[in-house]
Amino acid sequence: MLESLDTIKKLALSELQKASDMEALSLWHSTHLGKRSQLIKSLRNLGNMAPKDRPIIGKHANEIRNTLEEAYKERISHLSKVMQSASNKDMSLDVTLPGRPLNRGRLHIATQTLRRIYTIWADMGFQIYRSREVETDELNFELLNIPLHHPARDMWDTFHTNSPGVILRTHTSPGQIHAMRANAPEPIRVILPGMCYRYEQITTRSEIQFNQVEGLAIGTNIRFTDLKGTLSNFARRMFGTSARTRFRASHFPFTEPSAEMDVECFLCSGDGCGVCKNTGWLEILGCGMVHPTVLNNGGYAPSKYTGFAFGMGPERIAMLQYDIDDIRHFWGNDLRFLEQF
Ligand code: FA5
Repeated sequence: MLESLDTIKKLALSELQKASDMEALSLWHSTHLGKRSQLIKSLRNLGNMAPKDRPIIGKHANEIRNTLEEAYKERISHLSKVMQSASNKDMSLDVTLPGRPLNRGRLHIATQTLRRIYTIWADMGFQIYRSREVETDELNFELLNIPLHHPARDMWDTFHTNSPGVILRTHTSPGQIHAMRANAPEPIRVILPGMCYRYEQITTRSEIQFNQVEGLAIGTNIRFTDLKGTLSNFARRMFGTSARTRFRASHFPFTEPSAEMDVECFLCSGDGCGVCKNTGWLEILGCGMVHPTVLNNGGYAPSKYTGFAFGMGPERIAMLQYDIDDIRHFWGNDLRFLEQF
């Protein structure tokens, strides 16, 4: 009996050395020291042995149990140390390594362009006036001299809300009425920037959502020459002193007379290319003298007051300046595009 207990001990100790993780150790413990292990069964079986053998075998079996428990604890402590030092090695910090570069954010290209436009107009004495993006049909169209069924509405189809007559503005021009009504009869010099929405075919030059910067100057004795001079000055500041501009007659229901301003094509310097459709010129804004009906709607008597207004597209201006071939890049959120500016 004593020999078989020694064999159990020898086998248990040799298997203990093979247990190399906590799971294996736990399995070892239940196999060799658990209730169903051979050693514990031998101890339980002592009552069936001859009385003279019991103390000798019992003592020996208990000694073996203590030895195995001790060896088990030692093995646990040894393995814990090994695992701890391995994980310390993994997590060690090499302070001599260069730091990881931080990703720095930047302003969106449209915001950068808007801010340049704001600075130029601020230098010329124009304040920023914020106006709402969700507008009424009345302000977006009717008070701007575009009654229901006016053909100009076709150019400015938009998105409608569930409330009748409440739409997303198609241009920043309704802000003219807000600014006039808030200031009449004081003189006004404001720019009105913000998002506009149009339900139209998306192309490389037209989005359904885009920024505009409206401008409005109202006072006494403001003439078309003031409009021309001020906008030409803006173009020189925005595009450089050598930038040539031209005004073309146009039509907007809320201005009379109306015009569009073109800048000489940057790419071909006026020779004609694909970007300027071989005209040598690129349109950047619509403008005109504020229509008497609109002055009236804003609270200014047309017999006494005159004014000019304009509306430009910052994304189109940025496209010209940076040679961007597709307006859809602006809101596509592709970092490869955005990181270039
Ligand atoms: C207007 O929206 C007039 N409200 C401008 C105006 C204001 C005229 C005050 C007279 C007095 P137009 O639809 O042409 O006009 O738009 C003006 C500018 O907005 C364009 O020159 C262009 O730069 C930009 N724009 C117009 N539609 C889009 C579009 N779908 N995507 C991007 N930019 C656009």
